[in-house]
Amino acid sequence: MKLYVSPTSPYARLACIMCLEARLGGLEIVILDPWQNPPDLVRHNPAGRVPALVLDEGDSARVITESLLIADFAARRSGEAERLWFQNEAQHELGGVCLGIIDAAAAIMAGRMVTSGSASDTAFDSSPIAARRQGAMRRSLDRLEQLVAAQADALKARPGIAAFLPVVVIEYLRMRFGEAFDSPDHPHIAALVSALRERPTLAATRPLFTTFTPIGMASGQ
Ligand SMILES: N[C@@H](CCC(=O)N[C@@H](CS)C(=O)NCC(=O)O)C(=O)O
Repeated sequence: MKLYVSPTSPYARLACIMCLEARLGGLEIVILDPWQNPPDLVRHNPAGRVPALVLDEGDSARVITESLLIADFAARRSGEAERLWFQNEAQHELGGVCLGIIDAAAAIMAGRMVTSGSASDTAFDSSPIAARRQGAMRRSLDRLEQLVAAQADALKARPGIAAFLPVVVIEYLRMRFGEAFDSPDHPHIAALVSALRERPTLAATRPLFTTFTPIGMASGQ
């Protein structure tokens, strides 16, 4: 099995974390830049995006694209779906808020690429559409703080996708926007991130994720 990821994509990181947590046998992580249209990626995923999980070798290989579908596949294959997948409605709500933040941040990054060709040129960030996304991110982070506060113990005790997503969100925002979205009003999010960020599957996939060292996870981690 091959999982195509990029060094920075939060979608790819989520898929990667879930595949590693699921301990999928024979998993190879391929790190590339989707914006360069690598032929292997485009052959497997017509959208030319990461993540893409190629299940077998050969021309008829099944390919799963879209981070949540890969995460779902990994959870089902793991034999630990109850831990790895969303465990209740509150966790589904939390997941939706996190994915909304990721989509908003990714939209700003796409805007930077379209207007200047560079992910680090921030001129686009002062446009009205970027301001709309930034507003969505700030409101969503406030909501996320409430959701994490209400279920912090459960998220830390049995970490699955709902616990990993806030870490993916916060570390992506820090990489792309520095401290712009940090807030002293979000202590529960900060505590969850601190509690989980050294977990092997999260530490091994932190952006910029340019090399991958296979991890051996002790049971119960
Ligand atoms: N909805 C997709 C989004 C995937 C996505 O946008 N990936 C970006 C990296 S963050 C990508 O590969 N972009 C290259 C492109 O759009 O051509 C998912 O959840 O997997």
